[in-house]
Amino acid sequence: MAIEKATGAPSSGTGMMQGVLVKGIGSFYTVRTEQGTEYTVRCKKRFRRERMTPMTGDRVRFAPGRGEEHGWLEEILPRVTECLRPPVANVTLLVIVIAPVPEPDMILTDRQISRAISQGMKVLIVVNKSDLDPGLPDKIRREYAAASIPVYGVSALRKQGLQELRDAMEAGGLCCLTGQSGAGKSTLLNSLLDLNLETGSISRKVSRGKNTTRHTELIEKDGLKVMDTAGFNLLEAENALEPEKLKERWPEFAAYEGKCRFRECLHDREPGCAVTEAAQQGEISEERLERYRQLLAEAREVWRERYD
Ligand SMILES: Nc1nc2c(ncn2[C@@H]2O[C@H](COP(=O)(O)OP(=O)(O)O)[C@@H](O)[C@H]2O)c(=O)[nH]1
Ligand SMILES: [Mg+2]
Ligand SMILES: [Zn+2]
Repeated sequence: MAIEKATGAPSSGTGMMQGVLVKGIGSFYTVRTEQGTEYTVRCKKRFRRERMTPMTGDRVRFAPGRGEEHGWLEEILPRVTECLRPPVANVTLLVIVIAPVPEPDMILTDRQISRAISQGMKVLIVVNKSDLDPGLPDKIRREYAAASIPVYGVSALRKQGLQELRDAMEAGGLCCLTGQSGAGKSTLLNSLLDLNLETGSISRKVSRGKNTTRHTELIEKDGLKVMDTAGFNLLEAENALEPEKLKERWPEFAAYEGKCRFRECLHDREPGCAVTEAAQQGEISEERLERYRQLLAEAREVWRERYD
């Protein structure tokens, strides 16, 4: 703390405030206090190097600047959850948006679910654009029923099915919207919160020749706390995941743990596997099990490369 004083920033105690980081652009961050007042703060390079990079959603302590001057970020409080892709902190409910178009990448969806569960987040799936394929929500619901992951069929464009989703999001705390580009995340937020975020078809026109870099922003409105994130279509493999631990992230396997012939069964293709049996009986989804096996094969590959 003595060093902090020498560099001109206030130390602990007097003048220090607390808030949530709602946006970061370059080295400038916007912090919002509980009263709803926003402050612009910066973060010293040394801070980033020695401690950690601030993320949207972080609860922080900061020294506000005087008048128009920016203040300084002083401390990041311990994170409840942490997600690197998208980089957000303290999310308690991950809202995964899929749609009939672009064609859903369910491996990507299960990767995200797996990571969210490992962080202790709750998860729900929104099947948007149900106006284009009214049968899709039920199909997805069947796949995720045994895992107890709720599925909401909505049409953001026609404002259908939104009330139930809104209730779940309000109960879920700090929500993060994620999913493939074009699935309708921004349209959904516009409909839920009566906002005017740029959506796919419009931004293409508006953004020609402009900087289209998107930043994650935490929006608080009408009782909802939501982060809209830039969409992405790829999520690389985790490199610190023990293959044996992956099965703990498939909630529907829990009921069958300890019932396989082999105690160490990974529910891959071992004989006498109770999970394989459950899928054949239709108690759990074969598609989900198949995707688990693909991700297990990938995790083994990454683990081998790392430790051989
Ligand atoms: N038919 C239909 N189109 C939608 C719906 N929601 C969004 N879209 C369209 O899908 C495109 C991508 O939406 P956008 O919100 O930008 O997706 P994002 O990349 O996930 O934020 C836009 O052209 C939207 O108008 C919906 O419920 N039904
Ligand atoms: Mg968007
Ligand atoms: Zn098994």
